[in-house]
Amino acid sequence: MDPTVLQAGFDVLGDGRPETLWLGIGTIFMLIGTFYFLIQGWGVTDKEAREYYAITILVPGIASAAYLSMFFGVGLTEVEVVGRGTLEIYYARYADWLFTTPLLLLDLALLAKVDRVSIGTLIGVDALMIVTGLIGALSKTMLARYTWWLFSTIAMIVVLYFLATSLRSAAKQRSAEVQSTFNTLTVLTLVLWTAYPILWIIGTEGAGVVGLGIETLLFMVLDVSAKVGFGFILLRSRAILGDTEAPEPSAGEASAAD
Ligand SMILES: *C/C=C(C)/C=C/C=C(C)/C=C/C1=C(C)CCCC1(C)C
Repeated sequence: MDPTVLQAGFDVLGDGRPETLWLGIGTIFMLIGTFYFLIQGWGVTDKEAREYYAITILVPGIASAAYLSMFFGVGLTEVEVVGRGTLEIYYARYADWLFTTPLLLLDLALLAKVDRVSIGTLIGVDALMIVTGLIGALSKTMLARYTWWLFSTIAMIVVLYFLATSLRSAAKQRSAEVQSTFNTLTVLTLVLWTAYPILWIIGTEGAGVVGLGIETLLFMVLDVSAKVGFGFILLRSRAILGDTEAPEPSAGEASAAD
């Protein structure tokens, strides 16, 4: 199918890139998320809650920089692919994901209270997923691109499996509040993250069934949901407060809820 069939967007900057509409909207959503979490976390004194805020504010913060750079056409390159011609590749995404996906996993690992080795393994395999995806996106033959996609997808399955098994059973040792927030966020992560390799393989990086405009729109919706949506659910939960099963629940902890 002609990759331009499913094209959508608006050439905001007038430089021939209709996908800039979605990149601009993505930048705005990420900025709103960043400032919303920042304001919400301003007066928080609980030590554990502050840790979650710091991590969760960084995520849309990093993504707004990546989106703004892609909007202006920085972090965009052309790759000559045998049999497919010239592909436009926004590689700034991978720089964003390399930092933001480990931070999202760190939030889940803190909820589950797993040890450093588990956190290290989870983040290591996650980084492997992003780096192999980037290599695939920059590869010059379809065989190489699909091979790297498979490599990256296997790494993703390992990460998601680890979340649904090890981390989930560790989370079961914690309060009902933490368990419920952990479960909600894990389901959200399983569903949203699985959509990324699918979009990549049907999009311009893979089969080219979906054009760059639709692909950029859908990645934007996924990114905003997986970062701002995720942060919204996490930070409004009392699960981020210090252990409620501690011997003396102090009045100071309650103030961090709002
Ligand atoms: C905020 C950004 C998030 C949550 C990004 C998540 C990205 C992925 C789960 C990407 C996975 C990929 C594969 C499994 C294979 C193809 C290449 C990727 C990088 C799109």
